[in-house]
Amino acid sequence: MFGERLAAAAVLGASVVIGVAYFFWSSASSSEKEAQKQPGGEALSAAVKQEEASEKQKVAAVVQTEAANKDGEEEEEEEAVIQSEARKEEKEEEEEEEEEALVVQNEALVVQNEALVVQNEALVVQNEALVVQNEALVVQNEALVVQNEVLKEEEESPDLHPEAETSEPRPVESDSEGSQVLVLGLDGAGKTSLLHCLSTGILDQDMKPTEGFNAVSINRDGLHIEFLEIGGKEELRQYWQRYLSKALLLVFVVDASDPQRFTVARKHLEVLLTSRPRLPLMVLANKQDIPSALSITDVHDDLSLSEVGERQLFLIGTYMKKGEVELSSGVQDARDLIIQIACGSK
Ligand SMILES: Nc1nc2c(ncn2[C@@H]2O[C@H](COP(=O)(O)OP(=O)(O)OP(=O)(O)O)[C@@H](O)[C@H]2O)c(=O)[nH]1
Ligand SMILES: [Mg+2]
Repeated sequence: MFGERLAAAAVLGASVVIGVAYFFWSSASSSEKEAQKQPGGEALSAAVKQEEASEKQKVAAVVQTEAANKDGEEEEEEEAVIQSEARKEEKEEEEEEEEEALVVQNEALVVQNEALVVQNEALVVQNEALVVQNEALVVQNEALVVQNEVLKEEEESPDLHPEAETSEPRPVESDSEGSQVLVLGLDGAGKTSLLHCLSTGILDQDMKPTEGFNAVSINRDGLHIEFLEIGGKEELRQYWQRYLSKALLLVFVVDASDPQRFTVARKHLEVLLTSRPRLPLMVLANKQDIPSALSITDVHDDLSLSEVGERQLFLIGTYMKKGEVELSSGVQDARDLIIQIACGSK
């Protein structure tokens, strides 16, 4: 009984020792020695040892836990740093890739822009070509309109002869019934300019080539005179003869400053005169304002005007200049003569 009490006391003592050992477990060995010194010390010593071992284990567990915690924190920190760096690298890579993509996109846009500029230039050229083509079509259309009018007139007029289109026209039987002043001559001779001067008294603009007809009426001193110009371009000359039958006078205009074309002009004139043997003829040696222009004597010779047969012939040197307020004396003479001839025919 005493032994048990002693053992209980020993246990109690040991508990105290263990409590101390919790904080100062390193001094356990001395407690052990002390326990061994007491009676029943071996059992006490075993219990103490067991308790100490248990405490050691606990402490070791605590230490281990703390170490584990510490290791875990460090690992987490390291992991966080690694992850942060990885994210940073990833972000940098992404930014670089984005930058490269933008550069590529930009270059593509530059190329696309250049292509559009080229395309635009091509469209401008194409457009210009279409404008030119359109103008050509307009001219072609006008020529067709003229041709159409000629054909219509031919159908309506019984005195027009289809044979007149051949190179050897048949002379017209009568030449006394005309009412028009027919104005002919090679292109650029000055026919339209003359008619403009006669109708307005002034040449205030450059004339465009006549693509077909140019009909002008002049009323003067109660007299109504109709002028008809037919364009002098090569393709229009075939129509000249068709209007001879209606003419009371043929005004044939030549560019006196361009004698190289006299041969052609003379051939056409000869054909015309053959068709109307007594039709009055007025030849205007135009562009006398140009220093190199031939005189009327030279024009007379070059056009073989001595061979025009028995008809009234007038040869006048003329010129028309843009902006001059008065008609040149030659044009005035021509105008007065035309009025006289027109009066005489009434
Ligand atoms: N220097 C000068 N130029 C003239 C004269 N008469 C006409 N011209 C010019 O010559 C060019 C042709 O004149 P137009 O009157 O159109 O000639 P056209 O005979 O009617 O020609 P087509 O209609 O093509 O048959 C125009 O530029 C006129 O300004 C002139 O007396 N002197
Ligand atoms: Mg003309």
